[in-house]
Order: sequence, then C-alpha cells, then structure tokens
Amino acid sequence: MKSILKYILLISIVFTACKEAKKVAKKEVNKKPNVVVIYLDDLGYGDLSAYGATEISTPNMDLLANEGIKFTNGYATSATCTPSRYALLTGVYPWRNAKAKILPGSAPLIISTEQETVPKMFKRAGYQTSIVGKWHLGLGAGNVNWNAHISPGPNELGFDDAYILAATQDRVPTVYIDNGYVDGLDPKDPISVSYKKNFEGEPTGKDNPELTTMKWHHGHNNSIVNGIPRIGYMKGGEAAKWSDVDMADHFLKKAKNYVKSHKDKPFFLYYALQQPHVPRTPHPRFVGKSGMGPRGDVILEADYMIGEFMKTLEEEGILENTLIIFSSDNGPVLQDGYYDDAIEKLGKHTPAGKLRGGKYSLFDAGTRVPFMTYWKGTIQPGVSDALVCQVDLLASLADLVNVTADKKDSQNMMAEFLGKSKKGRDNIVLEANSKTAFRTGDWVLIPPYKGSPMSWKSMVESGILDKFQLYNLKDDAGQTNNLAEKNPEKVKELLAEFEAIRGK
Ligand code: NG6
Ligand code: CA
Repeated sequence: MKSILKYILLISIVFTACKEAKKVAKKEVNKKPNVVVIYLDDLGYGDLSAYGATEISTPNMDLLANEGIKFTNGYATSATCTPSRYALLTGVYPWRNAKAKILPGSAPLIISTEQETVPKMFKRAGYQTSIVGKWHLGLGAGNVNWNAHISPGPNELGFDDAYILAATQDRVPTVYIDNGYVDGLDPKDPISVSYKKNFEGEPTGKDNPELTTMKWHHGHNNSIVNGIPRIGYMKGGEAAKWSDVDMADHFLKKAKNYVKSHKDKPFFLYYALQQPHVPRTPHPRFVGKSGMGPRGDVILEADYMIGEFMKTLEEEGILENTLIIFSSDNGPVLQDGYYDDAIEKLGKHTPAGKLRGGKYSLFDAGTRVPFMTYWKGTIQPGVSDALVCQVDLLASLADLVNVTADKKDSQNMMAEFLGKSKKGRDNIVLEANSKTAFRTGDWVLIPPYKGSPMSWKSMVESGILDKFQLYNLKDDAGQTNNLAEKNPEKVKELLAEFEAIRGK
C-alpha cells in the first residue's frame, strides 16, 4: 500500500514538474514573439474600410485595425517606395542618403553592408529573418550579372532568407530572386538587362503596341513581358519570368511556407506585397470583384492574401505569439503609367480619405498611410492618434526583443505600438522627390520650392508652392487653409526646429 502511495506521489510530482516546465517554456517562447511586417505598395490612407472607405470592403486588413491599434497619424518617411523602404529597414531618414530615390531595376544596393538594419538587429536577438516580396533597394555593387550570384543584397543586410522581386512589378528584370539567384533560370537562356538601350530585335511597348494587352500611358513603353510593357529593357530568361496574375499567390505561398518551416524558433518576416502598385494584375478570380477596375480588384486580392496568411499563423498555433505591423510605403495614385480604368471606375471611392495629395506629394496623403499593430491576446484594440513613423521600427523592435541598436533617426515607439502610450514622436521630417516638409504636433510646414504644383502625368498635387505653406491638421486635415502669411512667427519657429534636424 505504502509503495503504491509513494508511486502516486512520485507521479504527481513528475506531472507538476512537467507542467511547470511547460509553463516556463511557454514564457520563454512568449519572451521572444515573432514579428511580421506586412507592407503594401501605394495603398492609401482611405483605401481600407477600417479607415473610412465605404465603396470597398477589406475585412482582413480591417481585423488588424479593429482588433489591434489603428494609428491615425502613422507615416511612411516618403511619398515613394525606395526611400520609405530604406528608412523602414535602416532607421535612417532617407534624405540623408542621396541615393535613396526611386531606383531602376539595375541599380546597385543603396544600403551599406556595414549599416545597421532591422534584420541584423533581430539576428543579434537570436531571430531567424526573412523577406518575401518587393525589395527595390538595389542589388549588387554595379553592373549586376543576373546569371550568377547577385550580391550584395538582402542576405548581406541580415536576411537569412530572401525571396524577392528586385525593384517593382513594372520594372525589369521581371523575375524572382531566391537568395541571390534568379529563380528558375535556364543557364542556356541568360538574362541581360539595360535601362539605357534596347537589345537588338526585341519588341518594345513603343514600337509594337500590337503585342501589348495593357496600354502604357506614360513611361512603361520598353520591353514587353506577358503583354505588359515595362520600364527598362530585358532579354532572355524566358523560363524564369514571373506570371503577373499569379504573383500575389506566389508570394503568399512563400510567406506561408516560411512560417510553417520556421515556427519553432522566433522569426522576423518582412512580407512586402506588390499591390496596388502598377501594373495592377489581379488573378482572374478577383477580376471585376471590386467594381472599381484592377486597382480595386488588387486591393481585394491583397486583403485576401493577408487573411490567408493570418489563417496560417493561427493554424500553426503561433498567432498569439506574433506581433504584426501593417503599413504601406507611400500614398495612393490612380494614374501611374498604364490605362487601367483606375480613374474611370473610381466612383465615390477616395483612396486618400480626407487627406490632400497622394503618392509623390508633400501633402499629407503622400506619406500618411494606414498603420496598424496587431497582437492577439497582448494588444488591446484601440485607436491611437500618436505620431509614429516607419523609421521607428528599428528602435521599437530592438526594445521589444531587448537588444541595443544603432538607432539614428529611429525612436522607440514600442509603448505606442502596444497601445500603452499615446505620446508618439514630437515631430517628423517628410520627404517627396527629395524635397522635405516638417510636421510637429498638429502643424505642418512646407518650405517654398521651385516646381509644378501638379505632377501632371499622375495628376497628383505635388505640394510644391513658391512660398511657405503652414497648416494645422487639427481642424484642417485636408490642408486647405494656408496659415503661413498670417503666422510669420509660427513659420519662423517651425523652420528653426526643422532646420535643426534637417540642416539648412
Ligand atoms: C515612376 C514610374 C511609376 C512607378 C514609380 C515607382 C514612370 C513614368 N513612372 O518613375 O510608374 O513605377 O516610379 O513607384 O515611369 S514606387 O512606389 O516604387 O516608388
Ligand atoms: Ca510604393
């Protein structure tokens, strides 16, 4: 009898010890949450139903906004892609690097391999790191040989895994790059790329409109791939060329597979979707679904992909241990180089919401973008007016995973991202086409610049005027009331604050 009791006691001790060990292990896991940055391309402040869109429904993005923190003053640093992505990954304002401008597909890497980056920081914290999707920060050191190992690139900047499109969907080379190698390349059919001149005998959008299925409006009249004329010339690589309509599914599959095969250790995944940048090429199952033409359809497509991705996190049992940060690299544009009915079929939809301007613009819609943080079970849903910026990811995430980082312009907004503080940044320098503006509190100062007030080809207001512009966003979110002339003292005060950061 005694020995039976002893036996039971022993079993219960072992059982409790196991339970405790499991608890500790869980805590251990919880200490290091996975981090996923979901980044869209040209998605506007008003493009999500959670941000007020009434003509389009984005349930999966809405879930992140409504069950996480929805930031109403969340910014990209820039009104175009390359500089915003530069800031997101390095924590450095892009106007500090003259090369951080929209890059051709053949441009060399603009981030030094010595520089601090978000993935390097994560690696120091013991994380696995990966990028799936759009890169657009240059590759190689000049004169890239697309038929050999392409380096330096994301792998040399801290990403253990990198499955990318080099630049943009509208730029050559129209192939995926898998850890430095063109995916599916047939060595007997090497790729050549040029942004200067065409390869002999190759058709172009300009000379062979009969071969195109999408018509170019401005630019975009060089090599034709899948019936779509692109920016830049390319020859060869037939078997490696991507299918535009399958791109979203393709990236989703890569992102899902990454999660499935890396879920046992903490990971950082930068999932950079290509929508709704041009060319807008929804998969046939999304065509016509928005009633708004391809731009609306690819927003629905992106929303679906995000939903599927979230399902994977849930199915793999790691949703509650994953912080998701969602944003877009710059504001919206309708006409960006192809005839695709974006304007004609827009109806009552307002991609920029209540904001003025759009992509390329110094006005707020250029840089103020949807910005959400979601962490099931950890972040309490809420709306935050805190001023936060993508450049803050470095310092904030370093704080989350408890390592030091070379922060530069990046500020620790982790408390804001977790909904524990609404303080935010005091100010932020905004950039569009290498011109800068300054927001501090609710004030925005745009210095005088030479140039056209309209980017005519894209029909977006550039925000450029030859005199000072001063707006107070508190009661003028649409930036219609220029207060500069009436408030010279305020202009002076803001300019001094601006120049202290930006230089004269
Ligand atoms: C512009 C392209 C535009 C788009 C943009 C980059 C022309 C006329 N326009 O130069 O279509 O590709 O670059 O967009 O070529 S971004 O979101 O990657 O910054
Ligand atoms: Ca973009």
